[in-house]
Amino acid sequence: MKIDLIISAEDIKKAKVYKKTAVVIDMLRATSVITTAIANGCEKVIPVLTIEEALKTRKEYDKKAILGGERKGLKIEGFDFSNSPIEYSKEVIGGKTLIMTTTNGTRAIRGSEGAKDIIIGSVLNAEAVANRIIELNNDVAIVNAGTYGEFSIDDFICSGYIISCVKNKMKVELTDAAKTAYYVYKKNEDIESFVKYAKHYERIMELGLEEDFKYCCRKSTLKVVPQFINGEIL
Ligand code: 3SL
Ligand code: MG
Repeated sequence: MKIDLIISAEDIKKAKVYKKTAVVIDMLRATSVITTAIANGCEKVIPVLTIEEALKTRKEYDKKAILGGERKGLKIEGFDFSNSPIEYSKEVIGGKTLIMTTTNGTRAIRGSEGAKDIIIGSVLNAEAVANRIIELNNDVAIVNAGTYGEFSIDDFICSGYIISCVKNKMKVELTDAAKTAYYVYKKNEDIESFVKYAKHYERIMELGLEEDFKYCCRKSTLKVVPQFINGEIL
């Protein structure tokens, strides 16, 4: 099995994900939201690219669906929830459909279409994601959402953590990008401390989201591996 890494949603090329297992990561915060929502009984998440598409999807598809997401890290006007994973408790999301749009995360998920399987990764479910990668037994493209089209330390270190979980269980071939993520993680296994170097960390702190930040850095506390199939994450 070969593992490659794509550094941002902007850098996804169809040929790089084609026929592979794509693992999409936006640990701050979209894929942490999706993982939490599914773990808390959310029936499905529909990731969309624009606010208009989100409103239209709710109108045409499920009037009871919850609208969630962000622009510039803030809740979108008229939406039910923001992009804070701790908002998506069992009480609010259990049995519901979540229609979601975020700046980088949902773009990375949709951009990975063409992969054989698309799974959602975060620090929260890293061990479970590693097990699923091994089960699927295909080459892997770890797709970092990145921040505004650029490389982001948070997603990179999360990728290194997932790679490390896979490497603990089987022999894998890593591209240079994947190898770098792995070694950066091995030298910095305290993810919470290392992510503080990320530019996006500054934004998260500016918004007073320290609790979100700490939550998103919790290692392998959730067992679910959300999968994106035909426009829906189940
Ligand atoms: O871009 C995204 O998808 C978000 O996760 C960014 S934020 O953490 O909500 O600002
Ligand atoms: Mg992010």
